[in-house]
Amino acid sequence: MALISPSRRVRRTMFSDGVEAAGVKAYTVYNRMLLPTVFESVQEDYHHLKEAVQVWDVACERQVELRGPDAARLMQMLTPRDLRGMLPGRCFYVPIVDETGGMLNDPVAVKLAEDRWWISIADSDLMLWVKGIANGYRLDVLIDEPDVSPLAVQGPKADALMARVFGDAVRDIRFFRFGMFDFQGRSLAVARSGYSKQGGFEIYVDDTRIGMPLWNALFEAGRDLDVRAGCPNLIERIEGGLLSYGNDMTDDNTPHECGLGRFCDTQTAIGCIGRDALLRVAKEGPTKQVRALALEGGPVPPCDRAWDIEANGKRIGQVTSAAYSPDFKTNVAIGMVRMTHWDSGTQVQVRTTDGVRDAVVREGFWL
Ligand code: THG
Repeated sequence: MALISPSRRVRRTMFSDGVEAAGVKAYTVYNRMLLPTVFESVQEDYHHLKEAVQVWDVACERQVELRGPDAARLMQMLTPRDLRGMLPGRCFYVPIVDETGGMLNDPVAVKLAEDRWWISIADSDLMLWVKGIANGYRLDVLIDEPDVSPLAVQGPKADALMARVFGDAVRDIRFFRFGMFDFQGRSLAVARSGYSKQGGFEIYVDDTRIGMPLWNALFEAGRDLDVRAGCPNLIERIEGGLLSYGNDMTDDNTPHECGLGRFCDTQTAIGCIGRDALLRVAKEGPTKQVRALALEGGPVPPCDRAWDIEANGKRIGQVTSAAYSPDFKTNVAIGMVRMTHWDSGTQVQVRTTDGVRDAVVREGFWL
C-alpha cells in the first residue's frame, strides 16, 4: 500500500501524538480526520481486543451539536426512530434518512439536555444536511461541529481500567447511557457504548488540553491489565454485524435494507423528513437486505470494492466487507442480498478481487 500524504485537509486529532508514540502502522481517513486501522496487525489487534483492554482514538466520530429551543424538533426531523421517550443521559443509535428514505448516516445521538444534542456521526458530511434543514425550516437552533473527541475504551477489562481513572461509579453506567465524570477538574460525558461487541466506554473529551493527559492516565493506570492502543477492528466488527456507512450502506439504501428496521418507528416518528417515503417502502418490505455470509477457503484479499454475489451465474447481491476470522476459521463477510437468495443456508458464489469463492448466507452474525 502507498502512504497517506499528511496535510491540513487530513485532520490530526488531540490524541494523534499518543497514537504515533504507540506505533500506529496504518490509517484510514474518516470525516476528513485520521482514524488508525492497525497497530500490531489486524489479527493480533483482534485477539488482544477480545482478551484485554484497548484505548481507541475515535475522534473522527465528530459531533454535530444542536443547541436551542428547536433542537429536539430538528433531531426528530432527521430520524425515523421515535425520540419522544428519550431522556437526557441517553444515547440512541439512529438511522438518518433523506426525503427518499435513503440513509445519510447512522450516528449515535447523545441527548445532553432537551435543548442540547450531539450527533456522533459516521463517515458522511451530515452537518451540511442538518444546517440546510434548519435554515430551510427557519428553526431556532444553532448547529456546529465543536471539537469534542470520543476516546473509546473497549475490551473485557474496560470496566477495571475505567474504574481506576474515573472511580467505581463508572461500573454502574448502563448500556447506551452516559454520566458526567471528573478528570483533572473537567466534567466529561462517559457513555457505555463503542464500536465493538467486547463491551466498554466512550469518553467525550471536550477540551483539547486534557486529550493527551487522559490518554496517558489510561495507559499508566492499565499497565498490569496489558492496556494497548487499538482501533475499530475489521474482523471483530464484521463478526458482530456492526455496519460501516460508506462500506455496507450508502444513500441508495433504506434503513430496512440495512437491517435497521428495529431502529425505525416510522408510524410514530412525526416530523421525520423521510417518513412518507419510508411508510411506502415499509409496506412493501425490502427486496434486498444486509446479511452475514461465510466465504470458504483461506484469507480473502481486502474488500476495497463491492464483490458480486452470484447464483446460477446471475448477480443476486454484493459483498461489502470481508475478512478472515481466526476464531471462526472462515472468512466472515457482510453483504446486501436479494430476497430470492437471502434465506439462511443459501449457497452462492462471490467474485472476490482474486477469484471466485463458494459462500453461504448465514442466519445471523457471529457475536
Ligand atoms: N460511537 C460513537 N459514534 C459513532 C460510532 C460509535 N459514530 C460512527 C459510528 N460508530 C456509527 N455507527 C454505529 C454502528 C453501530 C453502533 C454504534 C454506532 C452500535 N450498535 C450496537 C449493535 O448493533 O449491537 C447497539 C445498538 C443499540 O442497541 O442501540 O453500537 O461507535 N459515539
